Amino acid sequence: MKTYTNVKDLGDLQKAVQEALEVKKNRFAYKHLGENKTLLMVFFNSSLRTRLSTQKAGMNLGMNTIVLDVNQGAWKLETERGVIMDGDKSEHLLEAIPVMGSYCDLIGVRSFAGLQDKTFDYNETILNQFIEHSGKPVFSMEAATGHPLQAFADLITIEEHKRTARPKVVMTWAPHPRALPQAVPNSFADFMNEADVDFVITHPKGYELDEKFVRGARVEYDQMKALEGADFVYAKNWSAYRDPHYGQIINTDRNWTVGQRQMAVTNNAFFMHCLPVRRNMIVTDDVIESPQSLVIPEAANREISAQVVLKRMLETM
Ligand code: AN0
Ligand code: CP
Repeated sequence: MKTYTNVKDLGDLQKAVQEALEVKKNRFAYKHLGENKTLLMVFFNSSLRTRLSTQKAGMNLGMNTIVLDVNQGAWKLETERGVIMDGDKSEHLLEAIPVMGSYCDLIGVRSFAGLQDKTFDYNETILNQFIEHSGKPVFSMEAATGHPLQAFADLITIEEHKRTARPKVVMTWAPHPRALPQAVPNSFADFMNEADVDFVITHPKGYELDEKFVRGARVEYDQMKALEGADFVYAKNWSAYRDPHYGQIINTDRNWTVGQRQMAVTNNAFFMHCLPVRRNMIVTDDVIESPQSLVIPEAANREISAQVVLKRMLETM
């Protein structure tokens, strides 16, 4: 595997899940693969889970890890070509990337959507510059339009907990005080569309996601109707994708917060969220603390999804 930016990079998804379950049973069985190999993780944005789980996955594989927080201690980086650099940015990404590439064997990149320029974000301008100029295999640790390590961990979690062969999985928008990217819901939709599940998306009007990820999945604007009989409820906030409101908050309706009222119409559904989550905005305390909440095992599976991706990259080096 040379890049990991979306579900397609995993090939046969069922096989990838099986591999993940194998890795989970014996996570130190592949320690030889990473010997004398260096993983570089570059963060343009904050992280708790991605940082820890990916580093742990690398350690399970015997790798050494270097972490760079671009906004804390590194030079400020210009990302657009052609700019006269007379401002506060001391270095251009086009030099920084090959330099970073020279110190490692694999690069993970976290670079959220800026939510200002839809074309810049949806062209994955920063991630693609890493792919083009680093000379090393690159994987997304949440880039502008996707978070495939999260969605892979989500799928593993669903596989482990499903009670029927083809569970109903409902992704619901929920309110949030800050504008968030569409990366997590995009990737979750992308994965669910490839998985053997009955997938439904629910959100207020105006929150339609890019059709490239929705791929004709059922969209139901009535949240309660969408949730009827659900086996898994996947909550997430995102900002508007469609013009002219790209990157904006256009609804703050707390009736969409996932609480007992919503969970009551489901098939005793499991609750999922990628974390970090704002309680009583996205989900009520009682739902996230209930026995049906999978948020902790879901986060734990981030180590496994990262390990499968790193393992496959090491295997093809
Ligand atoms: C980020 C997002 O919604 O993309 C990261 C989630 C993994 N969340 C926040 O910034 C709160
Ligand atoms: N879910 C997730 O990616 O969490 P972090 O932003 O803490 O890495």
